[in-house]
Amino acid sequence: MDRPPLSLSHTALSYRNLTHHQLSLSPRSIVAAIEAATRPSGLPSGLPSPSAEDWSLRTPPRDYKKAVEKARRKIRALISVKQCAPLMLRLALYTSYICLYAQRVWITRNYKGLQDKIKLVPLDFGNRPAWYKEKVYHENKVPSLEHNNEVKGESLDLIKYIKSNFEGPSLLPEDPAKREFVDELFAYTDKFGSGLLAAVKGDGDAGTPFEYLETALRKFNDGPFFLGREFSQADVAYAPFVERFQPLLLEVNNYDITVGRPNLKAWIEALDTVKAYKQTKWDPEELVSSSKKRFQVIL
Ligand SMILES: N[C@@H](CCC(=O)N[C@@H](CS)C(=O)NCC(=O)O)C(=O)O
Repeated sequence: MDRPPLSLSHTALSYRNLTHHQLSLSPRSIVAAIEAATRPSGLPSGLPSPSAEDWSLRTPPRDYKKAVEKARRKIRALISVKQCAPLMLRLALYTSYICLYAQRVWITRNYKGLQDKIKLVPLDFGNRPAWYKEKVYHENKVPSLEHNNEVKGESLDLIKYIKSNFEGPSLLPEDPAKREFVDELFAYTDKFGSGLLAAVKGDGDAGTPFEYLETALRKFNDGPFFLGREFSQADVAYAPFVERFQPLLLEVNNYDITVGRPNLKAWIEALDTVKAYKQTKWDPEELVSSSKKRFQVIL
């Protein structure tokens, strides 16, 4: 039976840490998780995702407790009658839709088809709730992923973690030369980001980071992505940066990053054919206005 691995000890079925649990799991999501684990594959879930209100409940109402009790009985019955494997319910990606680092992990989760398994818990970035720092991720940053009773952060690590710990299409080919190249590209991301930030603030030249991408995109030239035909972790790492800085540089510096860079232009166009990425994209105008505030760009 292809059930996910499971631990009952750390689910919403325990009241020991109820505040935290109720923030991350609504009764409805528990039932949805049970259904997902027992539903024959291919059938859609009849239940919607938990609403924003579900996440923000702080006091357990009586019907919440009742629903949890019911879910508990249902899980016990399913485990004994159907002999299904225990079900891991604590699987959440804490995110902020505007955050480019979180977007990397969101794309990875979509690409691997884990939408039903890894639930998004969106946080208001400017107003993160106290429980997030206290109970979930002490670094108080997004993204973070809660899985198997542990919370992990750092977007590039999370891309690798999801790749290694979940099913779904791989974002990393076996070819050692390609793997080495992905490592190289990962290692450059910080320098790339700081170079772009300096450029929008007028302290640097945006050409250098984008020349790096243009050259990198030439290495495997049987397709538009960094590794050629296949979309990979390397594309995931850079796409959210370029999505933000392309319109920002155009508006703030009047600088078109695609001029004289045909590979970069083709890459940006190709990204739009990747559904897992497209689902995470923002309206460019909104991105420019929020990035200007965030990066404190003064025109
Ligand atoms: N290196 C981290 C960076 C994460 C990060 O800086 N996230 C921002 C939001 S885009 C954040 O949570 N900042 C909160 C803070 O620094 O207090 C990663 O790659 O995940």
